[in-house]
Amino acid sequence: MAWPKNSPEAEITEQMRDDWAARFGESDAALGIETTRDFQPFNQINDIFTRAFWDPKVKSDHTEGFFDSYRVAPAARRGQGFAQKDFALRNASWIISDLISDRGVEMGMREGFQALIQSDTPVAKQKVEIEDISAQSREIKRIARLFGADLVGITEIDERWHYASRVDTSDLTSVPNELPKGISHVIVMGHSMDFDLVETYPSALAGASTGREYSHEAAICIQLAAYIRGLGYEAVASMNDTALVIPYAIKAGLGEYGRNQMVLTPEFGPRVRFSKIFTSLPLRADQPMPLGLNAYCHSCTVCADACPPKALPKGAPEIGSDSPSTITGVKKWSANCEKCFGYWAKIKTDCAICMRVCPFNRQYDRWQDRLWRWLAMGRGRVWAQRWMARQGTRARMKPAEWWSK
Ligand code: B12
Ligand code: SF4
Ligand code: SF4
Repeated sequence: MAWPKNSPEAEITEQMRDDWAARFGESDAALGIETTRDFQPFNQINDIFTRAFWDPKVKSDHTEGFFDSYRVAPAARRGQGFAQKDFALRNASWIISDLISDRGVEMGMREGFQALIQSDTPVAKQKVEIEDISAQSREIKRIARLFGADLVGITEIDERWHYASRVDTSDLTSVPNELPKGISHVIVMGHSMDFDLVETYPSALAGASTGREYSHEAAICIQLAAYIRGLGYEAVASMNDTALVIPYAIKAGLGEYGRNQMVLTPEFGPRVRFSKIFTSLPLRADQPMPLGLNAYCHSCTVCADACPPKALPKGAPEIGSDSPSTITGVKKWSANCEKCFGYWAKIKTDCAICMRVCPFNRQYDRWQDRLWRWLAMGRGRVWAQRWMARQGTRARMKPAEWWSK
């Protein structure tokens, strides 16, 4: 049976489509972003996490057990990386992020996930005068790094990637997804995940690399947004809520889209998470150029081969999919997220094998890794691929080895 189509509440008019083409046509084309005339913004109610609460095709004892294991019941079992202390470390790593996302629960706002992070400080009445927006942009990047961001880029607001509606978590209904007035730019920040922990995916232990970064990014984006409000401009902190971050990170010049459904960055490959700030602070958008990371994926299937439930595509990018959890009208590689999340639910923790095995997931502190990257991102790509083929994919680090380090 065919899945029902996405049905955003916001009506997309021909005028809006023409406007998007005029505003973003050129920069989309430069970065290989292709949308069709029937493009529709995505409704958050249809992402696989949210469907696990209302859609009987996704919701199961396994998905319930998965969510419970993060808060209520540790799902300890035999097997390295799934003991009580592995779950304890994973859950502890999430705690700061949980404190933020729990505070609006009674109002149906899971901040940072299904709602913007609410501002704890007001916008200063007096505006700092901005004379040079390039200098201001450099300064804001410096402050983002001061607070702990590993990567920072700036791009213009692009409502195509905003959820057509967000989810009210108290009754699982779709409600308006709104930003304060006057927002013009998005500051996208990258937060690298711990290399060694990621090496142990799949395990509950490895999940600590994800939780640790959510906790970090919550602190970092809240601090940067408060700084900007102190300058007299609107700024709201955002993690997974409000908008799709992958197209924003690409437009902000942080990396390129990979077959594994992630932004591949030159610094960390896919081993990075993103947060964002929506702001009215006058800023200059970055002007990214192709980097050569996405080109590598066209002749690599390492992530797709390693995925246990075979959720990743091996062919060329396509427009949409049969699933309501895929955005309509964007040409790209799309995962079968029903299979992916089904695997998570079974193992009671998140997976990121497709991040771990990606050849771009390196620390780049050795010259051999930097040489490989130079080849992989340029004309030597075929040599980089031969090198990888000879060397083979790095084996998973055993959780016991991580604990004994
Ligand atoms: C829901 C979600 C999931 C769902 C799947 C998405 C779905 N279809 O429901 C599940 C649970 C399976 C999942 C898994 C993972 N996720 Co996830 N996920 C999200 C989340 C919160 C929302 C995305 C969404 O609404 N998708 C629904 C529709 C739009 O999905 P889609 O059509 O398939 O589009 C996907 C991509 O094709 C891409 N995309 C969407 N529009 C466009 C447009 C263009 C032009 C391009 C090029 C790409 C693109 O983004 C979507 C990501 O799901 C985002 C954060 C965010 N707000 O963006 C993180 C996010 C995408 N996830 C992330 C990560 C890291 C993972 C995991 C590795 C898990 C982990 N341990 O961290 C795995 C990887 C699985 C995989 N290979 O797909 C990171 C990616 C970071 C990066 N380097 O790019 C994000 C950005 C979160 C973060 N804090 O940084 N995820
Ligand atoms: S494993 Fe290969 S195909 Fe997959 S994202 Fe990495 S480079 Fe691209
Ligand atoms: S997260 Fe795991 S299950 Fe999902 S696509 Fe990646 S490898 Fe496959």
